[in-house]
Parts: sequence; structure tokens; C-alpha cells
Amino acid sequence: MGIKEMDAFEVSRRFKVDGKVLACERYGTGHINHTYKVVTSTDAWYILQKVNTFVFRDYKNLMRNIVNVTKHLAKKAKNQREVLTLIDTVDGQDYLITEDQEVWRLYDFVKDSVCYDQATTPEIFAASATAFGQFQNLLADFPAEDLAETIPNFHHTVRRYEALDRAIEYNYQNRIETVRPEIEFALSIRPFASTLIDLLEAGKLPLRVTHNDTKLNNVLFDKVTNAGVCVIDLDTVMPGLVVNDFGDSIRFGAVRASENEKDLSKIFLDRTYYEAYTNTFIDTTRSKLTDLEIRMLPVGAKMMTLESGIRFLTDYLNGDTYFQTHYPDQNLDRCRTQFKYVRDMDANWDFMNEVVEKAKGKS
Ligand code: ADP
Ligand code: GN1
Ligand code: MG
Repeated sequence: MGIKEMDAFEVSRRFKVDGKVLACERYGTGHINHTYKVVTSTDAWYILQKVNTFVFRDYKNLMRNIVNVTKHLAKKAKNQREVLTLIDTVDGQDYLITEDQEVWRLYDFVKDSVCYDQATTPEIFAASATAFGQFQNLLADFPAEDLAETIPNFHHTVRRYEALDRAIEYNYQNRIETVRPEIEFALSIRPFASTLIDLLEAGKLPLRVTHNDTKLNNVLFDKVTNAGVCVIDLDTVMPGLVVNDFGDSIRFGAVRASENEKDLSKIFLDRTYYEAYTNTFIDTTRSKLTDLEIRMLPVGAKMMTLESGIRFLTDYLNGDTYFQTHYPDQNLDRCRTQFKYVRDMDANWDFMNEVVEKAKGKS
């Protein structure tokens, strides 16, 4: 057991777990929090997370959001597995703040579930569309004004460009020469960045309660049926645009390679996966979405992919301070896959829109 795991082990005992903690190991592939799986003497399983307070500075309101959102979802759930359940600390608090000001929380582990970093079939990907679509529907009546903005301007792509401008100007790590082609590409496509924000500001797209981080690995699937069971990673549930929720799923899941794939020939829109997700998402949310929201779904996909590329590039220039990395140039690799994918979406643009039009027509 490393020192970090030792800390996590100690921390896990400060929550109301069933039995005695036997094991506590690093778990999952999230880029933001530190996640551990905890197993006890009664074979109870939990997910322990150290909240990244550098990313989530307003952790108090973030935890308040999660408490309220999970309560709202729990009222509507048919089965307890469909919603994340927070476990209290031994002192009866929703989460723990340690003497070192670390913030930890404990969830029930959703048993008999699996989490995928890549879908192995279009059906699995479509099941995540059902899960995220239903999540959207279930939160449609959640009072948005009760939600704190955990990260202001999270999907404000224009602001993300401004952060890139600053990273280029400071060039802290002297990495700028390595990324000239990426910077050039980013700047060439800059006018596109305001498309959705302009529509929002003009009152043409509505703000809704959205998840804002709809990667495939933020859904748990039933290990037997592969149906979507539970939407997780609620840190960024905030008012946002539904097209961005759709878009981030396509960004992550309609490409059959990982976010840091070095072989860019493997980065392209998989049409079958795209179609499977789009049909199911539109089917699930159709009664709630406006005509323009549906028509803008492909823009959401391209926007989220471009924005992620910009964010990875910015973090690379800043010295990898935001996203967890496991090797030196990982953020650069991530940026390159995103930009390649944006180019490929351009090449598939008519197709992407036709799929939406066709799905929109069906009812
Ligand atoms: P991050 O913000 O770092 O992405 P997540 O909340 O997504 O953190 O958790 C990381 C991983 O931990 C998930 O991708 C999933 O594999 C696993 N996980 C999180 N919560 C649960 C849970 N309640 N039950 C089972 N697995 C979970
Ligand atoms: C982070 O937490 P995780 O790994 O699900 C990030 C997302 C990025 C994603 C890129 C709070 O998501 O915005 O799109 O990495 N989350 C936050 O993989 O910044
Ligand atoms: Mg996650």
C-alpha cells in the first residue's frame, strides 16, 4: 500500500461504513478527482473520492448541489441503483473536511455494474444515450436557481480561447515551439467558438439543468444486460446547454480510440456509433427539446471536441496543472486527437446533420 492509499484507508474509516474496512485501492480513470474502491469485512463496497479542490474551489456549494440533485433523482428512481448515494461521516456530515483541508466523500458502490472507457458495441453507446437523455428529463423540473455554478463559464468556449491566449503569452514551460501547428489550427477555427453562446445570448437556445461531463465513463452499466444503470460524476451538474451534453458524449464515444491515442489515423467519427447515439438521444429527449436544440446537436459535438482540444492545449502550455496526466506529453496527445476529430467531423458534416434530420422526423 502506498502512502496515498494509506491516507485513503484511514479516511475511509471516518465514514459510516458497514463492517470494518479491509481494502482501499485506486480506482477508475477519471481525470479530476482521486477515486478509490473500498471493501469491508461484510463485503460492502464503496467509492471514496478526494475532491479536487484546485478544480472545484467552491467545494461546499458543489457538495450541496450533489446532495440536492441526488435527493431529487432518488425521489423519482424505481431502483436505488439508479442514483448515487452519499454515505455520511461518523459525525453525521455529508462529506469530510480533514485537518489538512482535504475534502473527501463516500458513495455506495453501484454493484453489478461496469464502466467503459470505450464502448465495444453501438448498442452499449446507445444505452448511454438513454441514460443521459433520461437524466436530462428527470432534472427538467429541478430548480436551476438552486444550483451553484461549480466552475463558472465551464463550457464558454470563447473564454476557453481566452485562457489559451494567456497560456500562449506566458509560455511558462517553454513548450510553445512544439505546438505551433496546433495553435495555428485553433486560431483558424476561432470564429466558430461563439456559435452556441451567441444563440444562448439571443434567447434562441434555453439554459437547462445539464450534466456537462457526459463521457461514456460517467455512466455505469448493468454488468449482465448492459443497460445504463446510473449517471455518475455529478460535480458539474449546472445550468447549461443540452447540445453540449449530447456533444461531449459524441466527442468521447463516437470515436473508437482513446483520448490520448498517438496514431491519429485511428481518430475519426464512427458513423454507426454516431447514428446509434443520436437516434436514441433524440428519441429519449424529443418531447423536451426545441427544434433548434435538435438541429444544433452536431454543432454541440464539434464545439465540445474543439473546446476539449483547446483545454488540453492550454493545460499542456501551463505545465499540466489541471488534468491528471500519466506521462509527460499526454495533454498534447489529447489535444491532437481532439483537433483531428474536429477535422473529421467537418468532413462528415452533411452526414451528421442528415442523421439528426432523419431522427427528428421520426416520432
Ligand atoms: P472523475 O471526476 O475523476 O472522473 P468519477 O466520479 O467519474 O471521477 O469517478 C471515477 C470512476 O470511478 C468512474 O469512471 C467509475 O469507474 C468509478 N465510479 C464512480 N462512482 C462510482 C459508483 N458509485 N459505483 C461504482 N463505480 C463508480
Ligand atoms: C474531465 O472528471 P472527468 O475525467 O470525467 C473534465 C471534463 C473533460 C474531461 C476530458 C471537471 O472529466 O470537463 O471533458 O476530463 N472535468 C472537469 O476527458 O474539468
Ligand atoms: Mg468521471
